[in-house]
Amino acid sequence: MIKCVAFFIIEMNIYGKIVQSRDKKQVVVLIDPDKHTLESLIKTVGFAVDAGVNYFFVGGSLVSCSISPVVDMIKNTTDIPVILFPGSISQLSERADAVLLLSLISGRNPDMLIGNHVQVAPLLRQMDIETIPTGYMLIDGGKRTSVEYMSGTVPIPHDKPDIAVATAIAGEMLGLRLIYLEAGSGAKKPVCAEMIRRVRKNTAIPIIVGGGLRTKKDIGTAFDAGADIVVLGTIIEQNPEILKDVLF
Ligand code: 1GP
Repeated sequence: MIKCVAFFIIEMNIYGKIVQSRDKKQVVVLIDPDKHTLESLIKTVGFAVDAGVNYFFVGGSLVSCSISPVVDMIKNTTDIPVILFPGSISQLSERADAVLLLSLISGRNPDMLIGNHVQVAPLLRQMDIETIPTGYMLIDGGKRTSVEYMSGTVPIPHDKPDIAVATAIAGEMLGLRLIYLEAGSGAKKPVCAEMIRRVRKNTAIPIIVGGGLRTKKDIGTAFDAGADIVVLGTIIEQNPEILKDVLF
């Protein structure tokens, strides 16, 4: 009898890649379309590709233009996956590889917890895009940030890791698949090591850390404390060439 063996190549989705790379230090460059000209976008993407970053996030608290051309430009330039990081339900693009379905679990704004999701769910299903349910936690970063203002939520105090831990555990129990500890874009101080460490110790899902990471030391501290992914926005907008210094 001749045995037929069928080989299937199953492409791993983005969440699978994140989980599989948990022992590596994964770096995201955040592209806020409103903060770029075409020239600066081309430059930033070029430096990010050269530096070997793992993902691009595209989105922002307030984006006044369409994000699709930005996603298209990145997709036409590189194979590095593009993940949407939407500050509002209008920030969607079919060409992105995945979308963070953000639930702002540190806040008590029902739109950010479920209302926006209901509005956008049928469209996401139609777009057939990978959705990654993400517990988004805003942590006080020493100044009022756009995300705090736009979301109408109060951040978790910087020095209250117990609250962060309880919130992250609740998110994990609800079935969320990532925790994003966010000090807010341009934060004066990033999420502290103690908070990252405690969340890491008490949850099993991957942790993203962003907001106010400016130096190689800040990035190293976040990784050493247990971050799986760090997000860099402002420092790259100010000087994309810095990528080679902060990552190597
Ligand atoms: C914001 O975490 C990101 O959502 C990036 O923050 O702009 O401070 O790097 P920065």
